[in-house]
Amino acid sequence: MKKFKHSEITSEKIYNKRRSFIKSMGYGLGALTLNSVPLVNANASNLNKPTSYKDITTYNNYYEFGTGKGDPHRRAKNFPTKPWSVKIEGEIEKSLELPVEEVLAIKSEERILKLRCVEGWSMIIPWLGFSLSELLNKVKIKPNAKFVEFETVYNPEEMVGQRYPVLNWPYIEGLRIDEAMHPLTTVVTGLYGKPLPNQNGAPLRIFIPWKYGFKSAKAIVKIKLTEKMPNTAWKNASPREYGFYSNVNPEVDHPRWSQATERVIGESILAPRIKTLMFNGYGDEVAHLYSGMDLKKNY
Ligand SMILES: Nc1nc2c(c(=O)[nH]1)N[C@H]1C(S)=C(S)[C@@H](COP(=O)(O)O)O[C@H]1N2
Ligand SMILES: [Mo]
Repeated sequence: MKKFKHSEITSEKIYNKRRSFIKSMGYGLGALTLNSVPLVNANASNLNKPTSYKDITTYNNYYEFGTGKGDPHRRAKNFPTKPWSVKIEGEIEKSLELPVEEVLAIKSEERILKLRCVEGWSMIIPWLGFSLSELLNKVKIKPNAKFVEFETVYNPEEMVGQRYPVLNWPYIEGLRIDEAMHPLTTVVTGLYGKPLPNQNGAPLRIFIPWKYGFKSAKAIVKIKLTEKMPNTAWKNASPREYGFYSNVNPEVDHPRWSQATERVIGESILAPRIKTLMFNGYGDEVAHLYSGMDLKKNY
């Protein structure tokens, strides 16, 4: 019998079969948490076939390992993700430090969600993960807390990119509390049914599907509840280009890139770009979070 050279080829095939089965059952994204969110958003025709395992794990943005798309895959190979712990602190009754094993023991489910990078490309990634609200519900949040800040590990010995002032390290991101509590805001523990590869943010990263990719910070060591809006790494580096909200919005262009369309990673170079959808196609689920807000001002 012929053997596949890479196990991921096999699992990807099985994966795609299983996926169409799940889809035909009309099964939702985590029956427990999110009955109303379909596995593949029906109103988003461009939420389709998952990107290949190879593309998801070799075309990355992870400036701690360099600014080239191939750098994280090459340089993060031996990045130590053990021992690891995640602190939850700030405006809460009692801070908590969780060993990563405890977080990974929380039941993950498959969530096929689209990543839209502000640079104008997208991927559909079969993540494994659970809602961040499950973690946040482990602590008692004080009423004055308004935001949640995420902090990536600072380890310049292992992360060569942190030896250069490309960004103000450590990488900081953040959300409003209601955004953080939304069931689509995911703690990612893996992809394609496997543990999370280092280049994708092992051992844990956050994923917010309706926002540009840079909001989804990798290799998280701290979650801090704050009263003030966090000073996020990209906004800090270039406030004109990157706002705190950074919702995917085809009508608000980045100063250097139109956001109207996107290139689907894995498609032929000749394939036409597809239209970018408001909130990356997740508007039915999240638009209510921004009712009454001027999203041109709050970019
Ligand atoms: N800590 C950290 N997180 C990060 C980044 C980074 O440079 N450092 N890049 C962001 C950007 S710009 C994108 S598009 C996504 C890419 O995620 P992926 O490599 O898993 O596709 O990660 C985001 N998270
Ligand atoms: Mo990005």
